[in-house]
Amino acid sequence: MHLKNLPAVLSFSVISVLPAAVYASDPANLPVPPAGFDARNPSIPHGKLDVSVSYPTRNYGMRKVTVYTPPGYSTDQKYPVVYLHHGIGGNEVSWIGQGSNEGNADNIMDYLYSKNMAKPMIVVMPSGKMDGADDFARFANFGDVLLNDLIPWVEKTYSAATDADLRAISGLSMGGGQTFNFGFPNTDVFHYIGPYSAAPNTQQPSQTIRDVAAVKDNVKLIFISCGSTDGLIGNSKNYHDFLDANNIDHIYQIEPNEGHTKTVWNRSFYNFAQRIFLDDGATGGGGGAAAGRPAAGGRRWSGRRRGGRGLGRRR
Ligand code: FER
Repeated sequence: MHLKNLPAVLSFSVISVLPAAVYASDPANLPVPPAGFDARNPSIPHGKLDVSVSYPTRNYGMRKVTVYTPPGYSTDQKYPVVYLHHGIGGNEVSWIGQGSNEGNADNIMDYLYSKNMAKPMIVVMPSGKMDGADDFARFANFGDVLLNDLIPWVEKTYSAATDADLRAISGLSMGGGQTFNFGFPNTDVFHYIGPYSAAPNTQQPSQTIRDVAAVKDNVKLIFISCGSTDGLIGNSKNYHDFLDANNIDHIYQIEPNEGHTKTVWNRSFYNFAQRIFLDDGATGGGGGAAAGRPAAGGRRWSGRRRGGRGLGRRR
């Protein structure tokens, strides 16, 4: 923009009213969630946790997964599913505040439902580390298990929708790397992709995004987050830059003054979970007009977006 050609007063007013979204490299600056959003609250309904249940794999024997079903879960309807991955020292209970204790997905979903802020969904938290020569291989080897063992088992065992519009992939650190690595090459399987604090197992965007048009056409939300002081932020920034360069809508949420922490992961899941599965009318219940809105008083995200499709039904 050639501001020198504008009268000073006009250029000032133009700049001051432009939404932040026009600046491609701005982080989204989503507000901090309300106090208690990730804590167990005895006075609200709770979803049900099936903790550390086993499912069969073709190559790794029986493996463990924790599954959260929402309050009011009923086999009369099919639910969207988010596959939520742990970090390097984690397992299938890390996202429910046990073991390596990396997040509180169950409490966050309970909170969101208590505020009518999320679609009813199933949260699947697998142990995402298989056998392998090193951690990169162990986490990489889960990709085939996810696609060919876990997803079919979930869809057989729970009242789960089977449409990619109703499947999301997310995770933290090594699980954030998995989210990039398994999500982008499989946009026919996952239409929502949410990596947090992605680790060095993250493949290059040029490796995972072979078909920019397919990503634009298929993926309804890309939500990348990281703490501003996290030494691994380059993995996230690298994708943010690639997505910008290719005009692919996404939210880039940097948590100020946060490192590689559970604070980032809980805030990220809170922000991601309320923005997925919004533009499908088939799941019934919950959601409604309030679905997906940021917390009361917070402003809507200002992440990069184009008009038209791309980020759920909010415009
Ligand atoms: C590394 C730094 C961080 C690395 C993995 C991580 C394998 C993963 C961290 C986590 O999952 O929390 O160099 O290499």
